[in-house]
Amino acid sequence: MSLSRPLIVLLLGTLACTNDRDKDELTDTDTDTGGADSSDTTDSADSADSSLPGDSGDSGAVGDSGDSGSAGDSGSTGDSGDSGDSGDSGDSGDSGAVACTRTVFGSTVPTPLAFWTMDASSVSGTTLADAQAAAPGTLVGGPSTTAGVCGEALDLDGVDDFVRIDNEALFDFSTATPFTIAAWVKVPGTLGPFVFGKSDNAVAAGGAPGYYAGLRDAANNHRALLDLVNDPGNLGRRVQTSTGGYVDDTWHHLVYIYDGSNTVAGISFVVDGQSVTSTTIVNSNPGDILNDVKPAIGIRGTGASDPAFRPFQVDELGVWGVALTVTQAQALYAALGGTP
Ligand SMILES: [Ca+2]
Ligand SMILES: [Ca+2]
Ligand SMILES: [Ca+2]
Repeated sequence: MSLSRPLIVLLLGTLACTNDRDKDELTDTDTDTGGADSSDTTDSADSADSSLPGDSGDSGAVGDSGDSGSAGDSGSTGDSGDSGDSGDSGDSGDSGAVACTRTVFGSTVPTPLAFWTMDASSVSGTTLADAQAAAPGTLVGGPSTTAGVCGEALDLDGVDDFVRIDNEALFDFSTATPFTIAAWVKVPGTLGPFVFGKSDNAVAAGGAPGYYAGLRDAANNHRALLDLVNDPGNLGRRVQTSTGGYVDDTWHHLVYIYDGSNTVAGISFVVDGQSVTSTTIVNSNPGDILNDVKPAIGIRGTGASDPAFRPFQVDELGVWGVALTVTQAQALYAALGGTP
């Protein structure tokens, strides 16, 4: 499917940071024992960490080079009104375009805490605007925009790219707090990315309280995973979808839902507009998952020594402070170009 474009808002962000973290829950074969698991063989990118702030790839990566997709304009042969090119605005003429709208928010879908369209028009320098104007992101490592499902998506290179969200307090969800994370993702290769994470390993014993949503690796059938984690002692509510295959270089709409019940049954998934069954990996009370770590898009969290950079594209990422119902998740999917 492809594009059409709505509107957005702008804001700012700031600095960069590097990390401490070790293991890779997305590639663990199963329960991980809270220990080392330093065997993140895939993460050769770690050495690039020091280059996070000023990656030369930054420039130009983000500018909206401008509506080049509106090829249809030239059709107005001899039209004296050409100067206006009023047809541009919607770009709806793109072949196969699916209408994307965000007007569902506040009506059929609750209003998100933050929503990053990833459209080129939402990027200014290294700032990624939040359409809710509450939590702008900072592009780190030079991610670029590319064709997405709705307008543009953000393309993360798997080397050092991620988005840091400085307003961490907005995403301070406890085990008693319902929340939802939803995004379109398109993942090439074999590695499962962290889509949105707020965790680190600043706490001794190799882990920290927090949560993250992502996709697992090939050995785990590229299932979707939501983890409320408190690593010392391997405590957590860690649940994955029963079916997988979501790393296949095509767009999938992932909705990770937690109802605030502090149970594994309280974690659920809606993928591509369909409710899917889930499987429990770890079921122990994490107690406290609150932290002061800045969340990130594309890595497990900004406090991680092993951020687990993965190449993928992400579009229309929203975070809610409520648990979306299946019906609401389906409405979101449809509003963002999915085919019900
Ligand atoms: Ca980069
Ligand atoms: Ca977009
Ligand atoms: Ca906090």
